Amino acid sequence: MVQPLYQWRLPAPVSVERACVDLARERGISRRLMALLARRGVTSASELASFLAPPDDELHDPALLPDAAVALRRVEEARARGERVLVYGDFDADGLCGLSILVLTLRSIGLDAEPYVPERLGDGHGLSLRAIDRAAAEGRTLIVTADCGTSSEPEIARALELGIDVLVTDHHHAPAIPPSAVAVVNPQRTDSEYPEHRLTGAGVAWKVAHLLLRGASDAGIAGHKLPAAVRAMTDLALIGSVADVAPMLGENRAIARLGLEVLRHDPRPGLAAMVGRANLTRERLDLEDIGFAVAPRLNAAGRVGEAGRAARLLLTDDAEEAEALAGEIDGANRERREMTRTALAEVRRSLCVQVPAEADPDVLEVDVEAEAGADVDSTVSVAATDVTAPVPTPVLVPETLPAAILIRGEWPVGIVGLIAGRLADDLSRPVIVATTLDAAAGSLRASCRSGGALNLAEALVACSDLLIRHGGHEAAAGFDIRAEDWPAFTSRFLEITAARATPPAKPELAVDIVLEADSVDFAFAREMELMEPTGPGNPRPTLAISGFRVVRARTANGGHTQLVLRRTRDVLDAIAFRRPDLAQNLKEGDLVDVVARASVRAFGGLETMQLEVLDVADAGAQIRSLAVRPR
Ligand SMILES: [Mn+2]
Repeated sequence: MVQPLYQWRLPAPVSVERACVDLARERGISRRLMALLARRGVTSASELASFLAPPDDELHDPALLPDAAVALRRVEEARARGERVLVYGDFDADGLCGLSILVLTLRSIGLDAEPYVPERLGDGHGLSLRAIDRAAAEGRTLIVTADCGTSSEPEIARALELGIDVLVTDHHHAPAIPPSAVAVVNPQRTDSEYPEHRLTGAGVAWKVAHLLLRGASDAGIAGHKLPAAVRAMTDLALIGSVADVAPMLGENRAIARLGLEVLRHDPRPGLAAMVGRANLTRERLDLEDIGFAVAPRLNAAGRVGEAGRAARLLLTDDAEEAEALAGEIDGANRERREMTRTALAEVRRSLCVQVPAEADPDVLEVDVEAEAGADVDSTVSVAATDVTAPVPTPVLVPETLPAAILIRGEWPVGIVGLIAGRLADDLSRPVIVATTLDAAAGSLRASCRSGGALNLAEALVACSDLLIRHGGHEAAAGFDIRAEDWPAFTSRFLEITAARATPPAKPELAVDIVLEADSVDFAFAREMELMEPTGPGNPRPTLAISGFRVVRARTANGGHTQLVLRRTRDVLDAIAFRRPDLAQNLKEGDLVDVVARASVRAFGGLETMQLEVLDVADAGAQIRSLAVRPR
């Protein structure tokens, strides 16, 4: 008997357009590969054609963006008049990359463009009054935003009063009536006719760069061709897209493929230095490296008040300065990680929750705040393993744990979301972590994660009389509260949880396709390479495979289990990372099903397929057996 650690969530059927199936057949795409593509959202012929096309062919005319013409005209005017510009980004990785793209672009056409990187506490989310004051003081008459601004109507109006125009570039949810900015370049606008609505802030900024740099002369048909200066900035657009976990389809996939080329072969000094710091091989960089090494370093800078430094790193063309800045940001990242680790250890100890050592991977933080329309921190943290495939940490949870966890401590505001996210993932129940926001005013700021067990937005509405302000959505939310109201909030929230929360179940493991062992071969592993680049937004496929007999299961160094699995014709090598329990519980001759990812390994000139096993169950226990059982 082997106990699976997860509840396997088998793929729901996805309907695929007839024309898409025909095109797949025409292009020699197998049914199983088509099934995987459909799971990633490729269900129409046009989406499939786009998936298979070279990236340059998949770029749309930037003139199709809402307000493109106005934006172009206003920048031309600024150039003609020699106006000074302030570029306002956001402090997360997407915002920093979008900001850098716009600063580089405006400078390259001769404008005096200064970056303004907001601070989480001093400026908050969205365009800040402080930035507008600075623009006014410096005689800047145009503010260009990146990754924010759509919901900053009051600030934009204030800028106008001071004689400053605001040009918004953003990708956040847009109200029916866009703000009164000079232009609101946002493909999420309800009146947008731009063919791609999944761009991130950096992606939109990159399209605006394309619009501004191709010049008025070659618009139209030739407008699709990418100027070299724009191509060279695709690395930044890519990092923003990965950091926001944009679906890697359509134009985002094109950006990923073009951006990886730039990063691998001709990166800007700041990114080269950062990649070096992360001990990554530049020529083999992939989306996972960006998602778990590059983007978190940029996000960490924002969390510990170093976002300005990160912007300098992205903007510099001096290799020496880049080295120094990358070192400092690396330090900030270590600091953030250390703070989070200590805080988590502290909290887990107090809850008597045991987690295997080294189980806290680097996290990719996805900021969902603005989508939720809240001016509070509701960053969702996604553990490395959760993005590549949702594999929560194996944890031992005491049975006496309450149905919701509310913790108040003294931690930096920038990390409470990370603590809440990690705990909610581990414990599969609502977690709220609060810290002091303003000691003098006696206020707290809290981050909430649902752990999949409760609708947080609703629960907070039911407590809103106790909160200074709150916002967020079902899975992630945040609020500010007066310290004296915390006890009352705690008891009311626990009551709500008791009444409404679904009891935590085994963590789920999402499966992309169910296959029998004999059909998982080298050819299939090769076929799946078509899905590259994989990573955040396009995780490597997880396969549920039925019909193995265990030949050998033994402990490998580092708490892993090495497996040899037999199917009808041959045996397969497999490894289960961080699963020492499998070596103990599996014995020779056991009939099992597994969830795994397939990878191709080159060894001594020979290529073989290996399975990376995520979970094991007795045959038939989690999936209906498809295969003839091997003897
Ligand atoms: Mn963004």
